[in-house]
Amino acid sequence: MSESMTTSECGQNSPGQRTVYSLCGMCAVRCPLAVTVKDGAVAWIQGNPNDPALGASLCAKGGAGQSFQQDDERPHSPLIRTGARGAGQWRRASWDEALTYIADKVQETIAEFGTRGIALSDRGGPFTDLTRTFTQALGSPNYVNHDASCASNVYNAARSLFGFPHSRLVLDLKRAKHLVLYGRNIAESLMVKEAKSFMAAVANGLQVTYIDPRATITASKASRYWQIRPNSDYALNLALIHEILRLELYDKEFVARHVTGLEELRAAVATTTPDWQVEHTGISAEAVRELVQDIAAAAPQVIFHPGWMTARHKQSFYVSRSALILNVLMGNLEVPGGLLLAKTPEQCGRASLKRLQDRCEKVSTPRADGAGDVHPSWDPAIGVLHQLYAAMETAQPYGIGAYFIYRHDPLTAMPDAEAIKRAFDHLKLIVAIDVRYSETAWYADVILPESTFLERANILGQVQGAVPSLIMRDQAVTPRFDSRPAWWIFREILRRLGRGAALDFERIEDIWDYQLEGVGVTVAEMRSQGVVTLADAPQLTPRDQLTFPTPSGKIELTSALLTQAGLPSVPPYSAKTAPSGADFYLLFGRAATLTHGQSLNNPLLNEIAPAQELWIHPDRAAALGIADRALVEINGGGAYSGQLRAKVTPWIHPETVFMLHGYGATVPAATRAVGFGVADQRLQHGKLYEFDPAGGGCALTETIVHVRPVAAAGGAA
Ligand SMILES: Nc1nc2c(c(=O)[nH]1)N[C@H]1C(S)=C(S)[C@@H](COP(=O)(O)OP(=O)(O)OC[C@H]3O[C@@H](n4cnc5c(=O)[nH]c(N)nc54)[C@H](O)[C@@H]3O)O[C@H]1N2
Ligand SMILES: Nc1nc2c(c(=O)[nH]1)N[C@H]1C(S)=C(S)[C@@H](COP(=O)(O)OP(=O)(O)OC[C@H]3O[C@@H](n4cnc5c(=O)[nH]c(N)nc54)[C@H](O)[C@@H]3O)O[C@H]1N2
Ligand code: SF4
Ligand SMILES: [Mo]
Repeated sequence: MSESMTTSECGQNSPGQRTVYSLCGMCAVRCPLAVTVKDGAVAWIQGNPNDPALGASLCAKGGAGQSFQQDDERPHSPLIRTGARGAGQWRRASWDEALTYIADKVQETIAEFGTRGIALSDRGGPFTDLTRTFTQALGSPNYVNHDASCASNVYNAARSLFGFPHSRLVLDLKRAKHLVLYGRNIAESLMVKEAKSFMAAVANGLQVTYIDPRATITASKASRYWQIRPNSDYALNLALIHEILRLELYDKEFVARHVTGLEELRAAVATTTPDWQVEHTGISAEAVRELVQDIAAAAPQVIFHPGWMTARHKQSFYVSRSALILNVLMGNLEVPGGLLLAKTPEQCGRASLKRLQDRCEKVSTPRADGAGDVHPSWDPAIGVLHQLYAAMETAQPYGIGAYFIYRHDPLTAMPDAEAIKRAFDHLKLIVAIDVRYSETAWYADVILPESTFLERANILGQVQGAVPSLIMRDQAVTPRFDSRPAWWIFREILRRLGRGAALDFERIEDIWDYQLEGVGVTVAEMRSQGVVTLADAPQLTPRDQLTFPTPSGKIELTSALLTQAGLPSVPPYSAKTAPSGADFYLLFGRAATLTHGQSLNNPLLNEIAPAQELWIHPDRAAALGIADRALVEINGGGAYSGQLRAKVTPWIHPETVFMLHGYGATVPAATRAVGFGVADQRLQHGKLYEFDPAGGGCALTETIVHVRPVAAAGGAA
């Protein structure tokens, strides 16, 4: 991350030069940007200094934004498929032709399946009012975000406990004394603001316990590192809870006032002692007892991060849930140095952005994925993507005919591309709205090129935080190709279907004016700052006034929602078997300079992309005859396999191998990425419909792969 010039040093006032406030689009974190535009071209990109937590900092990917905008290897106009799906045969089309083609297929879908036969998935975040409005205006309940393979277990675990998702919990790292991370690789899997406050806090003495089968860069910043057995964190947490309750180290006043189900929790952890967990996690009982003493000494300035990558197996909902319970026992909610509750503008005496969704009728049809209905513990606000795919495949509970995919690449983001394609083959229409040739776009019927983030404006976004804020992405430069912004694309489709009322705005400024009605902020103010905060400083709710939107109004250790779903609130730990011989769990993660599958074709990021290596423990490597740097073959039990170099290291647990995600692209038009490395998601063979029943999240980290050395001739380093 680079600190750089202030906006005025950018030369805002020089002739031919201006600053446009935008949001980085190189990953879904969307850091605020100040873009210097000179003579109609992007001259400089940096963080927006009006966001004090970010300052001018960006990560390497953000810094490569200009290179992305300048890259020709992206769709230049709408494209309509002419050959078989995925064959890569396209004809260029005008916008009118492509949109009319789409509208006709949607009409066919409605005739056969009704409006509920239309679905849309996207990448979540602060702009989903647009995609939700589009789906709702079409009369469909089937808006789904990407979370089934990201955070849905964490999200729904928080919902089962507090009544709200984990995104309402703000980690007050700067004032915390002890942070416990379960594979949350803050230093590499970046959110720039969080990484900056983490580094500042570590420099100020924050104690960090980092738990991961693999030692990451974040582990190198920690005061304690545990190489835990993969997928076993729940056993550790049950032992921590056992010990905290046994020693009465929890915040009794907070728990008595705000929590239900303590006695049920006590019963559930009666036998999960530090000694009990040793065989499951590989962590010594003494070490667990030591951590309990450390956190008790630091409480309530202790934070247990509910994780992301811990939340990727069939019991991972309960990893997150138990980590959140540990926070509750520490009594760290609404305490400086603990978990602050994000405030709505209304809680700060202000108004929220006016919703576009309120311009169309509510849809009461049940969702195809069963979220919130057949599955009460899955929040219908985000849905569960693989169950939408199951509906495509089985036409149960009803058939799906048309699928819009916006800013989302499920063939990279979800396991087992071949299984997904089988589900897609039941569709009449697949529309991908993307800025690149993604794996999914290449398999679509129509590709609609959105203008890149530097070439377009978005609807305004509202960001939750200790202080709520509004964010703007304004257009910095003119699009280089025949692309359009999303708001225009969705409006035009709706208009062609006679459903245009909800998005009947001529210009983005008209949408902004509508959104800002009653907020007390003008478009001019948004334009002059990019980020507008809606309160001066975080206001903590007095602890005796805390209420929670659960059925009981309290934090539910025994959850009414889970009970309704027929699921336990604190189930016993299900023991994991240790893979042996040539078998390993496959773990995966990120490089600091790459975003999922979308960066490897970026001219600059491709140049600095790290080699994709297979981390493997020396004992297991020796048994298989694999030397450091030797070429190995990895296979997930399906038709797909790949070869990469071994990184033989004790910093990975013997039961697992690890590789970076985002490699192994297949789209020939992305010439820098195609064939570069191995696709972990394609090794996750047979995993599309394996998930945690409580949270809906995919069981990605239960994938078993087989590893073998490649014969010496091909394997010479
Ligand atoms: N095997 C495996 N699977 C995983 C993961 C893993 O590590 N391993 N990670 C998981 C996680 S945490 C997540 S969040 C998901 C991420 O999965 P996705 O959300 O699919 O990934 P992204 O890379 O954010 O981008 C999705 C698509 O958005 C496009 N895009 C980028 N900017 C724009 C834009 O401005 N407009 C439009 N219209 N499109 C744009 C990109 O080109 C890309 O095709 O994958 C999950 N799946
Ligand atoms: N550079 C970069 N930054 C990103 C992204 C990106 O694509 N690139 N994506 C963003 C997104 S969408 C997300 S969701 C976040 C993800 O953020 P993280 O979840 O922090 O990131 P990952 O690198 O996917 O995984 C972190 C670690 O989880 C460990 N792990 C796997 N299984 C277990 C287990 O059973 N227990 C424990 N304790 N650890 C385990 C892995 O070994 C890995 O080191 O990153 C965000 N930031
Ligand atoms: S984390 Fe990096 S790539 Fe993502 S939005 Fe921020 S600067 Fe851009
Ligand atoms: Mo994610």
